[in-house]
Amino acid sequence: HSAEPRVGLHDVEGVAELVGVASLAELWALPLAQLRARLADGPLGDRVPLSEVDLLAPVDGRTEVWGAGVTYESSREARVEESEQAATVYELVYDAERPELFFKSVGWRAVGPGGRLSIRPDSAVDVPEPELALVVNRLGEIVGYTVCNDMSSRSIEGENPLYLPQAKIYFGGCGLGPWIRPAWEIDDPYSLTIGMTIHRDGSPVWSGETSTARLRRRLDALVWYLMRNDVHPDGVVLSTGTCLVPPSPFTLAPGDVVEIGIGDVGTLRNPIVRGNPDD
Ligand code: DO4
Ligand code: MG
Repeated sequence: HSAEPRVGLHDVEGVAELVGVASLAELWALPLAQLRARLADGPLGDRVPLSEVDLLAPVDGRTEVWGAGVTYESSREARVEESEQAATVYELVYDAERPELFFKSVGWRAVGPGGRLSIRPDSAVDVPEPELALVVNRLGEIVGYTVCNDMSSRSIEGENPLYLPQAKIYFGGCGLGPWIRPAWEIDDPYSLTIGMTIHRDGSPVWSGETSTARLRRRLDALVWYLMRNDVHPDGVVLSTGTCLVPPSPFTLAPGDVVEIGIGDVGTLRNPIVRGNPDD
């Protein structure tokens, strides 16, 4: 174990430090082909077993995390149901050419695998949102995939869509990890299984499974809108929207453990608390 965060490479033989790479942003400055060569060529430090490594959220502190919304029919239906007065807002955006994109978190506030995610104390109905997240370099190329838990307050968002930032942006509201799977190792990002299980008192209390085949948008179109007239010099993470919403009256409770698995990308597990996750 080392106190200093390091950038490492994980393969069948274990985890090795990428020598000479001080931050992920250095990798996200490279065009995709050069990134691939850099990871293939090393140099690498000594391998250690994964069990000896503390995984952090795979994002640099100042890199932004964004979210896309209402990209699956299941998300559209859930939002229409929870907000009677604003239902058309969600119906319109589902069919519109321009997607819903929203700022979710700065990298330093994202929580990694095993870290505590939080329910806001001023919220009555809360759900995890299991999402495929894109890791995008500064040139706007998709260089990898990770798992995002876009924690959301359904009661706050349902009261008024203008409350969306409060429903979604708070300390303990964004889970990322367990690592980044390089884009070239994923054959088809449109056929990945997404599964989520919520454990309570040691037993599953809700679980569901679906596929990115049901995504209504093209991934590169989401990235195109995100990069349009904007710059992300340290790269950016774009979560592509939820496809599983535990139906009402389900709500998360402190002590729950949320497990999200996406195809060959990885599995992200986080315990849930209410309020400040550092307390
Ligand atoms: O429209 C609100 C947010 C939608 C969202 O986060 C999702 O569909 O995943
Ligand atoms: Mg979401």
